[in-house]
Amino acid sequence: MLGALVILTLLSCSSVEPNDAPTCFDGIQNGDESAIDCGGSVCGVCKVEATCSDGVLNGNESGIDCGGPDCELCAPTCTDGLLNGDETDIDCGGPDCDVCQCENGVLDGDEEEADCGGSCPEKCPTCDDGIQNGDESRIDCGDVSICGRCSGSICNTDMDCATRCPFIPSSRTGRCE
Ligand SMILES: [Ca+2]
Ligand SMILES: [Ca+2]
Ligand SMILES: [Ca+2]
Ligand SMILES: [Ca+2]
Repeated sequence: MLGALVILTLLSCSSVEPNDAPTCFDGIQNGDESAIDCGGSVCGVCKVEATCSDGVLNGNESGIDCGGPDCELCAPTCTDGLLNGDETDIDCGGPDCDVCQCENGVLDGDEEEADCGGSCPEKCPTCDDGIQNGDESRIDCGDVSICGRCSGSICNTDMDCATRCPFIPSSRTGRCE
């Protein structure tokens, strides 16, 4: 029993370090610390001061080493949630980013028709919007299958016209009003 105690005491003595041994709070870079009182095998990981040139997104940066109040503005990207660079809308358009939803010729997102309506800047053409748009050849007429023919066009039924098709009594046809 006494022998064991002696061995224990010897062991604990041998692990006690001299007074000037490196510690993690002596204010000196010693031992295997990579900086003062941090790093190495014993002390905690060193805290790195965020800088605009450390190659890491840290501090108040919005991108790696850019953005925020301290660093230079970030270069525009197609994923930064901002309308910048040559983009025609947020993160799309221009030579670098994908085609914007409202310009891709496809009915997608909340569009009412391809590339119009919903959240697109363009309203979809209608036959009563007072604007020549869509396939209309004049204001609100002329795209025969949708709005009907414009006034003066030959017609057979009211359905042919944007307005109506008054028959000429001597003829089987009329002209749209
Ligand atoms: Ca940084
Ligand atoms: Ca962008
Ligand atoms: Ca679209
Ligand atoms: Ca129209």
